[in-house]
Amino acid sequence: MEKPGRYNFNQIEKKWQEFWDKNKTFKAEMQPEKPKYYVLDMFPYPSGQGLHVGHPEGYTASDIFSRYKRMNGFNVLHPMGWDAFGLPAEQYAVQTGTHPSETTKANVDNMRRQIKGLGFSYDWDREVNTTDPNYYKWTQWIFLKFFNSFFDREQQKARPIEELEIPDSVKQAGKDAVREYVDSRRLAYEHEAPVNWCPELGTVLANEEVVNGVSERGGHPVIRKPMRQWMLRITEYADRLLQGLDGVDWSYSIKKLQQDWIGKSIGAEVDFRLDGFDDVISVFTTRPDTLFGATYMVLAPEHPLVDKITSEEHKESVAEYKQQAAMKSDLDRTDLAKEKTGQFTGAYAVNPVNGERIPVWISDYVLLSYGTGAIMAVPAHDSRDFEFAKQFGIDIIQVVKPEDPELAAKAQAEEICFDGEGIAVNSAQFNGKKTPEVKEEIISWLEEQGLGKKAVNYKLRDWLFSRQRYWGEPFPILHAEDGERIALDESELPLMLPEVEDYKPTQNGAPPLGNAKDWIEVVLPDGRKARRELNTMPQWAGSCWYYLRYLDPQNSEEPFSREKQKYWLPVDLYIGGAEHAVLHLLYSRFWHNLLYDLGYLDYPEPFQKLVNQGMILGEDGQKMSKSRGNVINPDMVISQYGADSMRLYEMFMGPLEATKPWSMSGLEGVHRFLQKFWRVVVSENTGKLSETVSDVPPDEQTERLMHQTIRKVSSDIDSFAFNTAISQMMIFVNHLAKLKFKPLSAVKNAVILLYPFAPHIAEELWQICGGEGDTLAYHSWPEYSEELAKEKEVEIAVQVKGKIKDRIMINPEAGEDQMREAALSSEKVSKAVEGKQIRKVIAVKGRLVNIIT
Ligand code: ANZ
Repeated sequence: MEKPGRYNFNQIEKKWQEFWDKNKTFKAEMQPEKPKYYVLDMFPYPSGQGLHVGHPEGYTASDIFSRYKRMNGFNVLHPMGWDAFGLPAEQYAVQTGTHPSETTKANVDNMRRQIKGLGFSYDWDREVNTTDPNYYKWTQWIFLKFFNSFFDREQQKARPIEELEIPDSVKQAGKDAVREYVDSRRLAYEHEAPVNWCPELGTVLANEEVVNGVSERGGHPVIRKPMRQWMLRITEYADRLLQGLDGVDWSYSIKKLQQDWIGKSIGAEVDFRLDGFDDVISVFTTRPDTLFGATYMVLAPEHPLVDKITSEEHKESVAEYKQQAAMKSDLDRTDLAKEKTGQFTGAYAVNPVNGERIPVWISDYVLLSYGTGAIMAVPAHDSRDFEFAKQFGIDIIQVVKPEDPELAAKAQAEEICFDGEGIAVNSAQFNGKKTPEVKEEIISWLEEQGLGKKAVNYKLRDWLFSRQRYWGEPFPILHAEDGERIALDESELPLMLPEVEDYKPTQNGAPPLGNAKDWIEVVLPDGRKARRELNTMPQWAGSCWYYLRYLDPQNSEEPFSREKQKYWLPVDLYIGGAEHAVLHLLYSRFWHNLLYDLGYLDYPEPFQKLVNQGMILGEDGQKMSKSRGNVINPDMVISQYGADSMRLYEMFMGPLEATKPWSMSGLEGVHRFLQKFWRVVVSENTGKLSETVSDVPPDEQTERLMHQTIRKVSSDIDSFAFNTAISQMMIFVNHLAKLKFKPLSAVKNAVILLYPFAPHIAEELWQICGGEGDTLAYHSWPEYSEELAKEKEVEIAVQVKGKIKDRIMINPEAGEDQMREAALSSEKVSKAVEGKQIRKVIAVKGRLVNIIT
């Protein structure tokens, strides 16, 4: 027969999950008298595969922190939801005809069951789902805010489009001109441009979604194709997005990734006169100090001046080259490893600093979309130009001399291209000056001459915001027959996603919403006919603002109330995978900035502290994948070892941020620890408090270890060092296990410390200990005394003239006199100094005493 005192984790975990659910233990309401703490998890995509072991890692970390904060008197908001628009549900719909909402619902139900099975302390009344019309109504509402706003560069903020001043000349040109002018300033706008088209996925992709020329999802080829698309003007926020990073507590590497993605470059714009034409070629350069070394120029093949300046003789070859370049993506074109190609146009420009005539080429390594789409080429100091010049036999002129003589010799011999800073040479009046100084002086000179000015450029491009997909938010936009784009009124939201027969994306890029014939055609109140926008929003849309909807998920009047955002924001702690460094984290900061500008938010940045959990690999040290057969299923782990073991193990594996391999024996080790903990507290025969636990006061050693453990676990949680916190608990529990009589007060503290990590077993043990209250959720966190945590005695060495004679025990805080006295009272030491004169005693606190005779 089963012993009543067995650690029956299945039963215990079920019991406590039901208790928390029924009592809404983790329901969060505003409590102005309490400090608040908002702990956010990156919400999952409800996939058909369910949870993988990577989810519980971040979710356990955030749960530990949430529980810990509640016990420290904070009012904690800790919500969960579903990022549920996206490709897999749609692809499944194409194959089976099942509506994506059905698939999504089944997957959400399954993942909610799994997540609840891990006992996370979410306020489930705040659950959101991005595909719920009551949610996407507000995603559409925010889109309208973008559409109905412009960016005021002077004030560096977004303002309502009604406040846009329209120049008189535009007004005079008529209604269409005004409309065009306004549309060109909106933060959401339509644009016809070459886009990243992925035939396999049947949709366009944002630059951020294309990695090494293939789609980030699925690795399918991506080609360039001109299409009409919706864009969000994120470029206007480039500086704000950079500045905002200063105030947040994120890792250096994530900040750096965002900074690099935004890619701010400071330099100059310089005008080169074209020989024989009235036009000038403007270039952007980060190295105006190298102007004397510009020996040719390059225009992007699509540059508007190309056709005009190409001489008769070069027309054919230039046209052919342009055609080839049009087929390549920007990424292919900037591939550094690739051999340089180009064509001479037959035209010459004049270098403004020395009057030299230099040839004008076209080449695909210059992009139309960056800077001015043209460069001055300085082969001695830019490696792309260096390769190009070598290839086509163009002059290479040194104008910056490296300070290192070895490098200088190599650069002189044209063996290397030197792109660093140094001393100006071959640069007339600037010779002998250092690079930064030359930069400043040349810019001033150019400005005086009216030939150039200081300039800033960004790598960041506007965000391509439409997809030719079914399973996404419809755009709340109508296209009138005369070309006017009309935003729906807020009162018409949500614009529901219509039913269609066929979800399949088409090869030519016509969106599947085109199949919803009855939905597309609309007659406007003024009698004009209009068509709905057929693209849908990208999957990123819903996740841009979900942390805001959690604040007020049932609000049907507004996305969230002013009062609630003021109380709960910013998110104090955000935990999730580092793979979202540029996409989600940049996009959501952008949306947040807009809502801040328009007065809906009080804090300019959404996420104060960001922690990225590392990846969990398979037992073989490889990324978990079905094809490798190394995937660990959380359901299996929970049924065989329990949720508490799973949670504790994932935190014990190593530092949260590290990549680490799964180990079944590691999991078993942690499970044995919980078994041992259980047996310390519970009598196997009765299932009640063990006879060895009683109200005896703790002995000195136990008390000290207890205070040390409280101290270490607290500070380790504060610094997300959960693995070492667990090690310390193991030491403490091992100590308790060895005691013949275990003091109840120490046992209870051990249970409280365990609670954030393994809450089910801790609640149960607390009950068995007869602890007060019916849950530990709001029990106060134990305090420790620095005094009582101190080691009473440490061993120190006693030396005579540097040779160790004895080791003695002493209070680590003992001062010099005490140490000297203790050392001399050692028998061995007094023998060694007998009859000798003590000249000096050196005492190193807590370490050693050295007696010089
Ligand atoms: C002359 C020069 C001399 C340059 C030198 C560099 C070194 P970042 O830092 O990325 O902003 N450039 C400008 N516009 C370009 C375009 N549309 N396509 C390709 N290249 C372009 O790089 C700025 C530098 O990249 C510019 O400074 C320009 O080359 C090139 F010793 O001008 B430089």
